[in-house]
Amino acid sequence: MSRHIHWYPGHMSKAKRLIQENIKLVDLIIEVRDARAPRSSTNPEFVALCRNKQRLILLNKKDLADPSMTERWINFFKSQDLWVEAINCLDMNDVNHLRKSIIQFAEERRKLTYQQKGIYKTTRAMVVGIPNVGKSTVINGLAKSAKAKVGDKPGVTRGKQWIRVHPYVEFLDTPGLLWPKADDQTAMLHLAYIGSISDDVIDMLEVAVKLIETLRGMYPQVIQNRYGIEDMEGMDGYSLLEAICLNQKWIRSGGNPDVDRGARQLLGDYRSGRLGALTLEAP
Ligand SMILES: Nc1nc2c(ncn2[C@@H]2O[C@H](COP(=O)(O)OP(=O)(O)OP(=O)(O)O)[C@@H](O)[C@H]2O)c(=O)[nH]1
Ligand SMILES: [Mg+2]
Repeated sequence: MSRHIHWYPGHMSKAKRLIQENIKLVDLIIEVRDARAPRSSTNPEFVALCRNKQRLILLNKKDLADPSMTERWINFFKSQDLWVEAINCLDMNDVNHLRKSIIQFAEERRKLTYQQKGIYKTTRAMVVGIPNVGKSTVINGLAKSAKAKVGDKPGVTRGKQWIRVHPYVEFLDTPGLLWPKADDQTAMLHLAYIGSISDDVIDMLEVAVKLIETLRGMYPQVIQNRYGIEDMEGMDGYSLLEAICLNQKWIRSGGNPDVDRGARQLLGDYRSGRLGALTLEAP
């Protein structure tokens, strides 16, 4: 991405402080990632922040990801002895399943602390993750009501909020945290595709052109099916975007393709799953 991007705005340093200050209070860290980009949608700092704590990796938005790839990612994490679950947190069946495994964890801990110290303890879980992966939505699903603020753009959660999801399980929602150094361009692009980097700081046209190229490489039929492009031979990402615009009648006065509108539409189509359930990364 050519334009300068402020990867670490003030509210992110605040997010980091919030996580650091509360880490000692929690027994479980739930790291939410986007199932479409399980490698890019993490923050290497989480692992350092989470040391000595039980961690659950939650691959969220699995409805938007390629099921066979999600399966591969689950096996990959399990092979490293990590606790991992994949969910669509808008689906109550998935959320109830997750609820059960967290409550089971809390109950085992409760028994253990009673045996060891003669007291019953509430399990506190902190939900961390990069922006827009669905942290607040997961908590709301578990709490069975809308208690944490949600939005379809990054940076919605700002302050601190404990939410009780069970008589002895409490959750802390945290604001999305991106990493300070953005030296991995592929990862940055994947984060832009999935909407974890604010559209205000990306060049949408450039990102959409890259997305077309990525999709053409991984899922060529998608561009053909959705936008009716028959022959993509020899076309680069930008000419494909122009062809898509012409096919879809996204045209400026004068008859030229409206590539800015095309870029917005394409990114919106990918993010919402209208292009299909497409994973960007293999383990
Ligand atoms: N399709 C789908 N959409 C989801 C899922 N989970 C969350 N979303 C949507 O993703 C968007 C972001 O959700 P939030 O819960 O606000 O994400 P967040 O991680 O709390 O974001 P910040 O607080 O900004 O860091 C919302 O539009 C949700 O409806 C899911 O499992 N599937
Ligand atoms: Mg949030």
